[in-house]
Amino acid sequence: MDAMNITAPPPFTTKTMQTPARSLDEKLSWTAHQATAKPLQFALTADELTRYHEQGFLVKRGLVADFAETMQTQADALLAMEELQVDGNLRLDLTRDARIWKIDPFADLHPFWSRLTRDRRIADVLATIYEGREPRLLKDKLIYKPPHSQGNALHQDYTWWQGLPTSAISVCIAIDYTTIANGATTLYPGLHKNGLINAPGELSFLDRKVVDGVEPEVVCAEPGDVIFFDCFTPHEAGPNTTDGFRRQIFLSYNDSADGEWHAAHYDHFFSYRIKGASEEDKVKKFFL
Ligand SMILES: O=C(O)CCC(=O)C(=O)O
Repeated sequence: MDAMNITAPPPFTTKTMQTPARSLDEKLSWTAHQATAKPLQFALTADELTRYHEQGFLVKRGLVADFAETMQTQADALLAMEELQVDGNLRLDLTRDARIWKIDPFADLHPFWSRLTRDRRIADVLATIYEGREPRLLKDKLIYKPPHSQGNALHQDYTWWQGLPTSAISVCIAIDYTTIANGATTLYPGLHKNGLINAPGELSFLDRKVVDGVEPEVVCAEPGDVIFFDCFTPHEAGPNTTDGFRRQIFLSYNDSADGEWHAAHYDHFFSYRIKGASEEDKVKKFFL
């Protein structure tokens, strides 16, 4: 075959995707390296991208539905890992009656999860939002929300990520069916455009007044459905009032143009998790 006749796929360009830039400066100051320029296989459509920017979130139904069964089996396997369930392990968040509520981080505990964090269907959606640049994993957690356990009050993720890149986006993957009764994730559209709502440095949940008059989207998800949401999008999730689990994965990423933050985030996260503990208790905490 004549090599001259092989036409390379067109490189991803912001022009063909009609991607709105977050700011003119940012767009002009970033230069793609040719070696990483490749077409995105699973890019958002221009409509989806506009919706993401308008709402501050986007629901992609069934994006990783083919992994639903494996995610369920692997989540069960993590819960059964005895070596994790040691008093003082900073990965674990427990309910008041000492059941695992969340494992944070979790993706390094099995190659299946590590691989999921690099799935092109997820990465390409993020790269569309990042104008062709790759995402970098910033945080990874698996919320089990076991039967009759608490939810999350209204907040913006960035409240607890101040100092990290504002390009951060969370990717919520449903492992189980989520319903109002088991505490489905609920997001408030449009408010991400206000940036950080609390005063800088204030680490608290949001006053409900900020969502007055805003119609929430309660995402009742099926296993494998995925929600992408901005780090400034106010969201919450009710308690699980049912007898079953409501398991969801939350993978957070930043624009690779902003660098690598996973280790820095966890150094900070673990330090504030032990902040109030006595010296005696601090020495019992570890990361396994
Ligand atoms: O579990 C949910 O649906 C929401 C979790 C959440 O808001 C968080 O972990 O920041």
